[in-house]
Amino acid sequence: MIDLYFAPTPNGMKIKLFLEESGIEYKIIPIDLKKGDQFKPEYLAISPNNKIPAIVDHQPSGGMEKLHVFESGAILLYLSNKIGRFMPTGFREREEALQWLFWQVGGLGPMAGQLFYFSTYADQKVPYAIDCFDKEVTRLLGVLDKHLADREFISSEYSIADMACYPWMVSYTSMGKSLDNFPHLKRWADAIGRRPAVKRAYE
Ligand SMILES: N[C@@H](CCC(=O)N[C@@H](CS)C(=O)NCC(=O)O)C(=O)O
Repeated sequence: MIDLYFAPTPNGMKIKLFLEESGIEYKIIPIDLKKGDQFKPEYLAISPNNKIPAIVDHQPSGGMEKLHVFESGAILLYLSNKIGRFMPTGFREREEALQWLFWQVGGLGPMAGQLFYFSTYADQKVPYAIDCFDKEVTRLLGVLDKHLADREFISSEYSIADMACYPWMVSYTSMGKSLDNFPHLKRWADAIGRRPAVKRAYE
């Protein structure tokens, strides 16, 4: 059983996608970010950086005591290693999936998060900030679009790299933006959106 400390944001959705795809039994523990649940000492004991997502695995392999994991990329890797799925096994293919996983957590996620914050959440609209993050997100989407031009998935099969990136497409379009200028990205995102587990995760 996995406890998922969750809010319905792209970072939270990555892990929900994985859990729905894998069939691992899990329980959602909602974290209300607006109320500040993420700063409560009992949550900080699990996720010291006061952000979602985090998980607690009550049955880690090897009969260890329950284990806490924070940071969405680390959680995806942990869960993938735990069940031996959603990561290509070939050396090059695995490296490819890892590169794009790190590209997402280090690039697309923070930049799209800032774009979402400045264009949607922030009380004060700062055109310079919106423009700056918009340009960088557009550049990053172009990079992934180009990569997807000759392949179905980010690596050789559907993997945690796809699961890490997909929720940011949902977030991007929820801002009223279109993927029409990124045809390969759009084809890939549409295909992932049709997966039954993805539909369940977003229900
Ligand atoms: N690098 C982190 C980012 C997580 C993150 O930014 N979480 C946001 C929601 S998407 C959050 O919990 N924000 C609450 C806060 O900053 O207080 C990850 O990939 O897990």
